[in-house]
Amino acid sequence: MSFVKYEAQDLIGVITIDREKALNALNSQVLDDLEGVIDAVDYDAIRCLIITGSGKKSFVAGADIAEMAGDNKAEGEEFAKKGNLLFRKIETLPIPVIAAVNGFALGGGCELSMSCDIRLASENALFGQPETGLGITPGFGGTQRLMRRIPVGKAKEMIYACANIKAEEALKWGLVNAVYPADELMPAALKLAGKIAKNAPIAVRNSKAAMNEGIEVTMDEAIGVECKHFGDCFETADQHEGMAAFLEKRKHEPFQNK
Ligand code: DAK
Repeated sequence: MSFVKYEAQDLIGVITIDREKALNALNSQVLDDLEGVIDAVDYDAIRCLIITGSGKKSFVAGADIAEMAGDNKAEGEEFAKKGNLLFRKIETLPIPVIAAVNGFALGGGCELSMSCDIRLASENALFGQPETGLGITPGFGGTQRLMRRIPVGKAKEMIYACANIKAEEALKWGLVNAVYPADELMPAALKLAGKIAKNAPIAVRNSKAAMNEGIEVTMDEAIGVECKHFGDCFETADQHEGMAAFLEKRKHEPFQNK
């Protein structure tokens, strides 16, 4: 039995963490199942992924506390490495990933959402890094990504004080792009994914790579990063078609990912 479901809807892949009884908490098996699903996606055919949680209450309520409670130092490091490598893989996938945050996004859940490109939230979403209250630091990238997503002082407040924030506050700080009533979250995520899927896939992929790579380096280096990804697009059929259609005042043919 897998704790992660996958469904392809045309050009969009929907991944659901499905361990509702434990509020979709991430134990080793969930991480393995998630990695299996991520590895099996056909990245030539699928143009955007959505990650969400099963049920109405929780996206992911964190790493599994029961499983890690008895870990020693080496096991703790091993678990952190497993999650970190997977979340980095998600962050650097060749297609955009939208987190549809449908409830609790605590600890590893907040961290999973932050490894996605875009976060949309339901009104009942709650974001936080409660780890210091459990005697640990965030271990799946929270100490690093939170302060890259929101102001450093707010990130430090959330981590030091275990100060969870509701969806509306997450919107105010820019942690999420939009907040929806629960029933409207997945339709909104699918609509946004559909808009992304219509655009030239190589241009979207190169834009993602340029932004992800550029944000970590100096502006001088970042400009070089952009130039390379920009230039690469000129070898694609989609660039030829996209620009020809504009110049000929017609609608472009569907992009071919070539
Ligand atoms: N782990 C395991 N089980 C969990 C869980 C979690 N994170 N969250 C919830 N559950 C389970 C509960 O134990 C309960 O199970 P049963 O008792 O029914 O068997 C079931 O889900 C329903 O939860 P509640 O009964 O508690 O539901 P409530 O609505 O009353 O409360 C809650 C919902 C989300 C407020 C509450 O469950 C809660 O506080 N959960 C823990 C949230 C949390 O602290 N999350 C952060 C986990 S720590 C690292 C690697 C990774 C990490 C850190 C370091 N290294 C190795 C260095 C990451 C750490 C975390 O994510």
